[in-house]
Amino acid sequence: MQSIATNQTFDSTEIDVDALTRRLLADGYAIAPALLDPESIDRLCAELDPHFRAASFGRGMFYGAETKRFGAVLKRSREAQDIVMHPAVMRVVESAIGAWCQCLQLNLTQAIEIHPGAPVQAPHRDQDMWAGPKGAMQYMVNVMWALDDFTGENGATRLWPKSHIGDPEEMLPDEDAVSAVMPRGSALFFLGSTLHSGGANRSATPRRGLIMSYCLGWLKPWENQWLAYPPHIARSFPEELAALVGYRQHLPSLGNYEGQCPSVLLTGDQAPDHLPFTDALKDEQYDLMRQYYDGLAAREQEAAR
Ligand SMILES: O=C(O)CCC(=O)C(=O)O
Ligand SMILES: [Fe+2]
Repeated sequence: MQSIATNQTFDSTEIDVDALTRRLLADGYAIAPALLDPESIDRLCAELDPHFRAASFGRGMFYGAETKRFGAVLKRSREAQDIVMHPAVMRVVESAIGAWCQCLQLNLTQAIEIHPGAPVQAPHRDQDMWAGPKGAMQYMVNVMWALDDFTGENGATRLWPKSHIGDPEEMLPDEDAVSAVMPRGSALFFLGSTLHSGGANRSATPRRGLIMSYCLGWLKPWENQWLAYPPHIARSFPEELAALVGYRQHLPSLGNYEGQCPSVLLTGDQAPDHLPFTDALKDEQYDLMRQYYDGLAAREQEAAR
């Protein structure tokens, strides 16, 4: 298996958002090498370490019996709360898929530790979790953060370049896959439509990675964000982060609580009751209603003459 030719030169602290987005949309994936500064990746790994130790191995052919996983990462790591909002990452995701929704949401966070001896994961497209038509739009972007150096031997994520184009069901030969070889602290971006899988770990040590995935705000997220971060936990989040995990309405009014923005649950002593249902519509919906009422008024005036 060949590895990705990394002529992808991005500065370690800042990335060229436009170039990375172009590459993501052209190839189905793109790597920002060593995007996290060393202190940040160290803090993240230290906070996640006890959880990796405590996590259970998976069950079933997809999750794999030699692979440990855990979710709800934002309640386990303060550093992850900053990383999930990484401004350059958010700009890439927004430019790649933002046009298909009014606001984005977090689809999942998932820490994945592939142990020595684990076989390759079966190739799949993450977008197949949703039943909508495929090909007309992009539903999600995954960001896989390398918590260890990802190598061809230790289970670096495998990707099939350009597999996001063409037949969305097509399976491709293993020989065509590339391994996302990248140093610890790098970010691998890939689309929900890109065929990919975890690699086999033929090394002597586990491979740790952290997926943060973002999807269109009108989809059902893979990980139930309101249960992962119920109001008593989301209260401690910065407002923007609370919004990203679902304490915000996707216009018009999608995800409301009692006809209001669900962020009403993040303040005060108890859940408010009998609140006024309050419009949260798109501009074009207000325009249509205005036109309707203007027309109605005009006809009434006409009739009164
Ligand atoms: O661990 C990896 O590299 C990828 C895992 C993956 O694609 C998945 O579990 O959906
Ligand atoms: Fe996947």
